[in-house]
Amino acid sequence: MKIGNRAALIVVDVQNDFCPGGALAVPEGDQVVPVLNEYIQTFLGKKAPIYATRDWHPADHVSFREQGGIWPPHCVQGTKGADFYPSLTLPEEAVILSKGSDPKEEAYSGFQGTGLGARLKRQGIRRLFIGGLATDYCVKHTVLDALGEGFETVLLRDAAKGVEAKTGDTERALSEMAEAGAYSVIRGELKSE
Ligand code: VGL
Ligand code: ZN
Repeated sequence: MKIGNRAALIVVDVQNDFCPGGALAVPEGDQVVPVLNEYIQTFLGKKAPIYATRDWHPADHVSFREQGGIWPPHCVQGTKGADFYPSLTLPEEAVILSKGSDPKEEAYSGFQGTGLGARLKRQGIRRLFIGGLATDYCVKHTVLDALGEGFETVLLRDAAKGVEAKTGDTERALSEMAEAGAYSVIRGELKSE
């Protein structure tokens, strides 16, 4: 598959809390980082826009167990856990999108409350390449919303890992995305030109 001229890269939630040692660690979550860094260089080389989403919760977010949610507190605004993983090399031109800031609303998708869809359409973007954490939550929801917004959507399969709260969640997420019409590639299958 070609990257094409109307493509953007979306890096989902590569934050300390989703990496080993973090509050809601994705097993081997840090392993996506060097792979994403390669994709970032490739997209930079093509002058394609790069977006990075971050989970950005208030301390009393509805998804936290104390509030009746299913997750331990994670990615609380302004904390170290909410920082991007240090070795992720986001360029200066990357646009950062914060989501999940409303205490009362869960926001797994990078499109939710961020204006991302309208922004991409204004830029003439047609095709999205999406990787990051976690395959079975925020990556999946971002991919499904991207398809719903009418973008040609490609999962960067070697740059995504699942949290696997229930065994099989990651596999199921991959099937769901494929059934909804998402493509899936690894580095060697992607051509810059
Ligand atoms: C995520 C669980 C809770 C994610 C965010 O980024 O996939 N998962 N909040
Ligand atoms: Zn969250």
